[in-house]
Amino acid sequence: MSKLYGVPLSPMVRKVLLALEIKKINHEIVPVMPFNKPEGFEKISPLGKIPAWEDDKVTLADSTVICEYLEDRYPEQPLYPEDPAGKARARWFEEYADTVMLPVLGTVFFERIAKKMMNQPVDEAKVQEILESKLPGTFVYLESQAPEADFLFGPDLQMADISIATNFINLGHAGVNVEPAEYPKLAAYVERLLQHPAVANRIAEDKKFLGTK
Ligand SMILES: N[C@@H](CCC(=O)N[C@@H](CS)C(=O)NCC(=O)O)C(=O)O
Repeated sequence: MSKLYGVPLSPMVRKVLLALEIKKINHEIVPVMPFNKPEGFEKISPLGKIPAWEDDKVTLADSTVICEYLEDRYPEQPLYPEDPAGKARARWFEEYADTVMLPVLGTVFFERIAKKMMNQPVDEAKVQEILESKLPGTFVYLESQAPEADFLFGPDLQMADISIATNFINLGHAGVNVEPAEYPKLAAYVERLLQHPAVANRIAEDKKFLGTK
C-alpha cells in the first residue's frame, strides 16, 4: 500500500493527509517524528524532513511536490483550479503557507505543544515576540486575500485552502485564534476552513492524540 511518512500533527504531513482523504486515495501512515527519524530515512526524504511519500511508482519528499503528484495521478476531485492564472494563484497561496505561515504559526505550536510533548521548557517569551511582531503581518495579508464567502477558489476546499488551514489548526492547538473584531474576513474564512468536514475530522483526531477537548 502507498505510504505517507510522518505524523499528522505536522502541518505539512496533515496537508498531504487532507489531500489523500478528500481524494479518497488508499494509504497507510508510517509514523516518523521530525526530531527522531529512523536510520536511513534520508534515502526516502533526502533532506530528512516529513512528509515523504512512497508508492508503486515513485518515492517523493516535500508536501507540495507530493500533492501535485497526487493531483496529476488522481485527477478526480480536483484540488487546483484548471485555468493557468487560477492555478498559479493557488500555487502562490500554497507557497505562502509553507514558507511564511509555517515558520511563524508553526513556531508558536512548536513552543507550546511540541516542546511540552518532548518534556522541553517552553520559551513563552519567544511565543509572545512572534505573536506581537510576526503574526500581525501574516494576518493583515491574509485578511486582504480572504474570500467573502466559500473558499479561495469557490465552493470546494482546494489545496490553497488546505495549505492555509493546516497552519491554523496548529495555531488553534496552541491556543491562539483570529480576533474577528480585528480581522473580520480572515476570522470568518478560518471558521469556514475549520468547519469543513475533512478538516474538522483532522482536528478531532489531533485532539484525541493530544488528549485535549
Ligand atoms: N518544504 C517542506 C517542509 C517540511 C518540513 O519543514 N517538515 C518539518 C516538520 S513540519 C520537519 O520535518 N522538520 C524536521 C527537520 O527539519 O529536520 C514540505 O513542504 O514538505
